[in-house]
Amino acid sequence: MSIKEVYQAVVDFNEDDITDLVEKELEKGTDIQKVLQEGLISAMDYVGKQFSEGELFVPEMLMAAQTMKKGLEILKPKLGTSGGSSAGTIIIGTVKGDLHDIGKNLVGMMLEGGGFEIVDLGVDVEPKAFVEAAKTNKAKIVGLSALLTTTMPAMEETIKALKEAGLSVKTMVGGAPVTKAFADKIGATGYSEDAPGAVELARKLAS
Ligand code: B1M
Repeated sequence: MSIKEVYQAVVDFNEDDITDLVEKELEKGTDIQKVLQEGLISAMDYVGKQFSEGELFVPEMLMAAQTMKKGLEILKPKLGTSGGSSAGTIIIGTVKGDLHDIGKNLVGMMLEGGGFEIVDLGVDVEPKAFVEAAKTNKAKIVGLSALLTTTMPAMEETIKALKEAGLSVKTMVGGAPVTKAFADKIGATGYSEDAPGAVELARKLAS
């Protein structure tokens, strides 16, 4: 039994065994970040590369993604063990037109683990839904995720809508095609390349 089996279960879309494998890895005392990074995330990176090279197709990618999500569900309660009072509320969602949610979910889980209250609006979220949720929940931060170059403009639209609504909320953006330069260009308060970085950033923005 090793972390390699967790990795392989995602690559093989082995939804039946992933829960067991992740649980066993944690029982063995393997560090949760190691299970996350070396088991689940690296496997998804590999699947992504296979897809880019034409070795895998969308349905297979989806099955791998579902397997990864099942594994993440086991890690979720353990990522959220910081306790204490909330560091503030963060609205999080994948922007309009975009259905990718694995990275966003991961960021949400890590932020929860970092002590924030998370309101997750899901995927394909309209700018006005972010505005409403930020108002209703008196959010400190709105976090936007995008995985497609074609949905990056929806980030700018959302930030514009938040500003037009007169909200003083901070914004953070991320996702594979998003860069610091793009974040600056669209007026986001912050950018993070990955989930651990998102926690650090949120702490800075919330303080
Ligand atoms: Co899609 N897809 N996909 N896909 N998919 C990509 C993104 C792609 C790069 C694959 C490729 O061509 N190599 C490509 C985008 C090309 C581009 O625009 N540049 C692509 C495409 C083209 C598409 C479709 C158009 C395919 C089609 O139908 N022809 C379609 C679009 C559907 C839509 O959204 N409207 C599509 C569909 C799908 C599936 C549904 C099959 C599935 C998504 C399942 C799901 O999410 N529930 C899927 C998947 C799984 C992928 C890949 C393989 C993996 C994405 C992923 O989950 N990565 C992806 C290729 C790749 O990235 N290697 C690909 C793992 C995840 C942990 O990483 O999301 O990057 P990531 O998140 C990271 C960071 O980016 C960051 O932290 C996370 C953790 O460290 N981060 C943030 C993310 N959000 C953040 C927010 C923050 C801060 C950091 O602050 C708020």
